[in-house]
Amino acid sequence: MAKILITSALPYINGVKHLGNLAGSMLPADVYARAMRLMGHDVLYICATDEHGTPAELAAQAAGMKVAEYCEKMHIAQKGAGAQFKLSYDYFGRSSAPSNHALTQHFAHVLEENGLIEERVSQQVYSNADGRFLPDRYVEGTCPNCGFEKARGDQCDNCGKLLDPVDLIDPYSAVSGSKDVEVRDTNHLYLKQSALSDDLRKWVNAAQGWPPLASSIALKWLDEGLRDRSITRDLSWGIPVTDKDGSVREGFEGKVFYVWFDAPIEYIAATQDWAAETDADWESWWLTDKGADDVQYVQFMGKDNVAFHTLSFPTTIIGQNPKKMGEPWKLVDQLKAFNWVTWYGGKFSTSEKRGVFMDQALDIAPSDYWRWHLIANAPESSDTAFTWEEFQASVNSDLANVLGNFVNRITKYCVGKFEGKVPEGGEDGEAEAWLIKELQTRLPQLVSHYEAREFRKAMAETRAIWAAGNEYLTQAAPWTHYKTDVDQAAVGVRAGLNLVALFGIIAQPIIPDAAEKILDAMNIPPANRTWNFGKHDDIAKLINALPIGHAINAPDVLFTKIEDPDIELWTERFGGGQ
Ligand code: B3M
Ligand code: ZN
Repeated sequence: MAKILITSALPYINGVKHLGNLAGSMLPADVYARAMRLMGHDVLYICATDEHGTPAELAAQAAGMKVAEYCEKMHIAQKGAGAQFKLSYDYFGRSSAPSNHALTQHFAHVLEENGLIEERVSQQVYSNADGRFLPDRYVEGTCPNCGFEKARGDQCDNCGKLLDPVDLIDPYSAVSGSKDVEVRDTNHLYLKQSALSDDLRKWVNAAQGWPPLASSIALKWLDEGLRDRSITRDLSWGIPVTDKDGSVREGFEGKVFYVWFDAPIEYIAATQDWAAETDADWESWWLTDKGADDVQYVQFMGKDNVAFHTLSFPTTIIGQNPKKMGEPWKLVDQLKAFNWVTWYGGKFSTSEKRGVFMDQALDIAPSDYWRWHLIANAPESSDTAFTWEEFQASVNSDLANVLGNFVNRITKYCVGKFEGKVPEGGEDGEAEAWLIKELQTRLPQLVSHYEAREFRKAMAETRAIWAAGNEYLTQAAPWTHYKTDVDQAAVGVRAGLNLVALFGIIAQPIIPDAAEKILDAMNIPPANRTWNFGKHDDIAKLINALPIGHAINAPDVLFTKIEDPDIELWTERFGGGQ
């Protein structure tokens, strides 16, 4: 049994997330967490809302609410959407929590003591009309790269280039629209990432099992030469920059830490909050001298978050203990990065409300349908295009035809002909030998795909196992034998029922609701729902695992098919298709 710490990138607070966000971080993390728990590992899955930064302030302003109230409301909404999608967080925290304030400030103090934070003068856009500096998205203007007139201070949405607000042409305030702006000097803290370039490169090069996407992004930045990053902003909402006695640092009134400095620290702070609420110990998950040496730490995220997780956050962590005499915090072991799910040729977009959002998705189909489709088509090696037709095909063929029909056919038949009890009689023959061989090859492969976090492969294997069940029933054909040889029919029904239980067991990480319905109908006690498939010989016993006479029920229809008119309706409601 291993200790596995799992985090998924923290969903930003400015709205319920779209299916692209879900597919690239929270959902695969959840599927992995569930699979590892079933295999008997000690799993801790942590997530939180990412609540600081200019988008939070601007979204609150647009909603006509105070930032703190807005964040509270959106945290509750996102927590609810996660629960409805059956995301099995052990804890879902908030980056605005007191624990994160304290830990962020502590990390900054230690970094400064270790010479890795430096105060520097920098130029910022100041608005005379608003009487304030305009960081990041608070200033808009013309992109110096492509000429787009509504580029934001931190990034141009048209050409994608990362910008510095002072580079914008004809800048204006996003708060008031005023063009009465100027560039002023102001002090900020800089994280000296460049000083740790060599350590970071060594660490990235030594990493094993990361997808090429993750290491290549990190190495690209290192090859270009790591630049020191400003980690404070002229904002009031966020974590104040303090001295060790807790008072605001001189000259940093009206400034807070940059959102990307404090957000990853929330992985740890949320673990502290989890521990406080559950009377558990957080240090054994995060401090290597307190047991975290044995922890396997796995992060899940979209590719746009990789640089922050492979360079700046590791700088914060390594920088706590550069001489190996300080606090030994844990670095990530496995970083699983994803490409995008695209929406009809473009991107899903929260600010432009393009695509389907988590709350809307559940209005039109149960969470299992989405979970299966999104994870079976996870954007692992390239971007994946979402289309309604493929969503329909996943649900109708994989879930309804392959899994649902199998379960309904054999359980109903057992109820009709064998009093709903696992029948005795007959002996396993050729068809059963074929089935056992299939399972002996496929189940170990399934486990290793999960262990390698290869989601598409794990889903393809799951589907293949379900399909083997149908193939088996065609070969065994208990309904044909029943007329002449009830014992022979009993063999097929018995193996079939055992397969139903097995199919439910392997479905649990992906489609937890349907899996539960199947396993409840099969009267499988919770203790027997775990994954201990064991070795070849044990797998051979799987098709005779249920005791003779064990009572089962036929579950209600598990999956309703998606019809063409549904697709037309949704296309109209959400766009797409043209
Ligand atoms: N909030 C993801 C995003 O909004 C960002 C992740 C933070 S992980 C520490 O793009
Ligand atoms: Zn541009």
